[in-house]
Order: sequence, then C-alpha cells, then structure tokens
Amino acid sequence: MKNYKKIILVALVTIFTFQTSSAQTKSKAKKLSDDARMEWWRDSKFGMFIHWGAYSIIGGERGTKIAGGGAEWAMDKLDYTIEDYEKFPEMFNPVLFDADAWVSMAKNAGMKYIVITSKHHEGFGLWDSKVSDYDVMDTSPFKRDIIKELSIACKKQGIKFCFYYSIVDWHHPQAQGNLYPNYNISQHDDPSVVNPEFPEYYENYMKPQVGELLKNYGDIGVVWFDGDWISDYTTEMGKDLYKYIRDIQPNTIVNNRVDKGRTGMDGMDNKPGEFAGDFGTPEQEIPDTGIDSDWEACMTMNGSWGYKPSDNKWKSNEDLIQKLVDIVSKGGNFLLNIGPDGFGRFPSESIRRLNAMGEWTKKNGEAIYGASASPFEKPKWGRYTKKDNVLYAHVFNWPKDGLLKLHKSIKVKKATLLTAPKTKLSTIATSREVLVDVPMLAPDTTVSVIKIELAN
Ligand code: FHN
Repeated sequence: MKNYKKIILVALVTIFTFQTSSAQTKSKAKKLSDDARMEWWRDSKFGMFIHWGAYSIIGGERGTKIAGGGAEWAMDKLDYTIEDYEKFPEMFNPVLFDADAWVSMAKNAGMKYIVITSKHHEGFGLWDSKVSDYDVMDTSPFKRDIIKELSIACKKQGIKFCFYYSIVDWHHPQAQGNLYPNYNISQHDDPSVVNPEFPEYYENYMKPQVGELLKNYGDIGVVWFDGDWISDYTTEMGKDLYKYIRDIQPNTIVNNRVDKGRTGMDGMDNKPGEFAGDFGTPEQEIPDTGIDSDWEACMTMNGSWGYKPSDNKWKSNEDLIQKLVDIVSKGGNFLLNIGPDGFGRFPSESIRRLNAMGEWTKKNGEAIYGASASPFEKPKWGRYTKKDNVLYAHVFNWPKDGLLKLHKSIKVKKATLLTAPKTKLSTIATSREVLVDVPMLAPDTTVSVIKIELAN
C-alpha cells in the first residue's frame, strides 16, 4: 500500500513537472546581441499578416450597410452594441480551419514568418486565455486553440510564429468597453476621453494575456502591437511591456507600436525622446527612399484587413511582386495580409496572389532573402538590391532597345539573367552609364532579375 502511494506521488510530481515545463516555459534561450536577435527577421523580408476574428463572420456587412475601410472594424463601423456583438464570438465556429494548410500556403508564397491577430480591437481572443472567458475556448463552439494549432504548424514547417495583440479593446469595461459605442477614432488622441481604469486593464488583463501568449506557445518571433494611439496607453506602460516581453523571451522582436514614439498613425517613430520597439511599421505605404533603421511595411491585398467579400479592389500579382522588390530595395520587410473568412478559408483571390508570388520568389529568391538596400537611387526601369559583391537589377520596365542602363559607377565583372545563369550578358561602359545587352523579350512579365557580379 505504501509503495502504491509512493508510485502515485512520483507519477503526479512527474506529470506536474512536465506540464509546467512544457506549457509554462520561460525561455532559457541565451540573450543575443541586438544584431544577432534581428538577423532572421532582417533576412526574411517577406511575412504573412493574418487578420482573423469574430469580424470574419460579419464580412463588413449589416443589413444594407457596408462598413467603410477595414471589415475588422465591423463592431465600431456598423454600430453594434457590446451585447449584440457578443453573438458573433458565440457563433465563431470555423470548422474548415487547417493550420497546416495555412502555413504551407504562406511558405509556398515565399513567406518566412506569420503574424496572426491573437486579439484585435473587438477584444475576442483566439487562444485559451485563463485571464478571460472572451476567447475561442470559452465563448465559441469551436473550442480549439487556434494560436496553439498555428504555432505548432509553423514550427513543423520552419516558419517563425508571431502574434499581433491590440491594446485597444472595445469589449473590456476597463479599456474602451465602458465608453463604447460613443467612442470613435477621432477621440483616440483626446486626453479627456480616457478610461480612468485603463491602468487596471493594462496590469491585470492585457499584460497577463501577452504573458500567456509568450509562455505557452514556444518561441515567438515577433510581438506586433497595435492601438498604441489611444491616450489611455502611456509610454511608461510601453517601456514596461517591452521589458516584460524580453524578460520572458529575450530574443523576441517587438514592433514600435509597443510604445508612443510615432505621431498619430505615422509608421516610423518621430517624436523626440527614447522609445521602446525594434522596428517601424509603415502601414499601406512604402517610404519613398530607404530608411536608416529597421522597418516593415504592412499592406492589404484588397482594401481590408479583415474578410470583406464586397471589396474587389485587389492589387494585381505584378503590383504585389513589385512592391516586395521595392520594399527590399529600400531595406524593409513586407508583411502582406490575408483576411480568412468565418469558416477558416483564405479568399480565392488571395490564394491566387500567394501562388503567383510563390512562383516568382522560387525563381528569384536569391535576389530578395538576405539582400540589403540598394546603394543607388532607384533607376527608371526598376530597383536594385545587393548581397555581398553581387548587385541585382530588378527590371520592371524591360528596355525596348534591348539595352539596360545601369548606374555609371557600377563595375561589372559578369552579368547574367538570374534565371539563366549560363547566359552571359555583354556590357559596355560609356561615360554616362553602363549598358547591358539583354534579350529583346523580358524573361519574366512581372519583374526580371539580372545578376551583376561586381569587380572589386
Ligand atoms: O485599426 C487597425 C487595423 O484594423 C489593422 O489591424 C491595422 C494593421 O496594421 N492596424 C490598425 C490601424 O493602424
């Protein structure tokens, strides 16, 4: 009997130890230098943003009304009361969700990381939160931890898993919940429109939720905050949060919206002073020139982050590929969005674009991944990227006369088409430019890449 008790005790201790060490891991990873920590992200260049939540059921429509802009703002734009809106999380049951399929679509497109909205402004969480019942496990019939499934699928397929978290919370009574619905974006910067209880939401809800996401789902590549613009949120909170995250996972990268360094909705920090955050976040825009710090442009494929079937303004494949090249030539990363529907499906228009980008990146990835910004101003015909002693000319407008004009200071050792390395292209240096003799027809109808090995 004594032995029997001992066996049970040992078994219980073992189970408990295993559970706490596997589920509640505080990373034991060695703290890397900032450059080493940022390396994978700087080299990756291309990631997938996923906006998914209860708003994905709504699709931006209510009766005859269609929400202007992003459909993930349905709660606000379509004037739902909190009580009415709660019905959507209560029916969120995306039975077609397949984490492995999502991750392989990102991977095939050439994306190296995925950032999913763990909680958007609506306040509904896609993971099993112990801090709240307003999540997929407690409120929804789905009862599958989406963050867990996606983080496992990412790990399996070698894609970095990252999460977005909204500071804004229209559902929580200590955040915007008690001001809602008479609270709109124009008031977000107004210091008189704050919830005096917001510090309690920050300390007892938001911070612990971010902690759960960092402790229970393995290595987190990036923590991507949003909603920093509300005046309830302070720079002291931002700095505290950044430290809290790095204490749990020392090598995680955090976007600049963790703090208050940007003016309004500007992408880059531009206020005087020191602010936490590792990279800037231009949204729906690409800066005109390179920027001397880390940045990532996030963008939608149509005009909405969340699923919105009425929005048919899809960017073309060519436009998206050229945007990727433009961003890389200016030293940035491209975070391209998908808004899956309420069943868990990617819109077919998005899948087509992912496939086209995959075809291009498979052939031309050498000129993208790990490449640095162009050392030259952008040429009329396209963009340059650079890697060690190699310059890549990304040609958007193929020269009609078969002569590509390179910057005059370029000293060419060898020029080839990236996709046909055996075809050597001849070059002639004149006093005004270097001419490359290229085939009359563009090898790629979107962007053709010429690889130029530089003479020392
Ligand atoms: O309001 C959000 C919006 O819905 C979306 O999530 C984007 C993505 O960067 N961020 C906010 C606006 O800046």
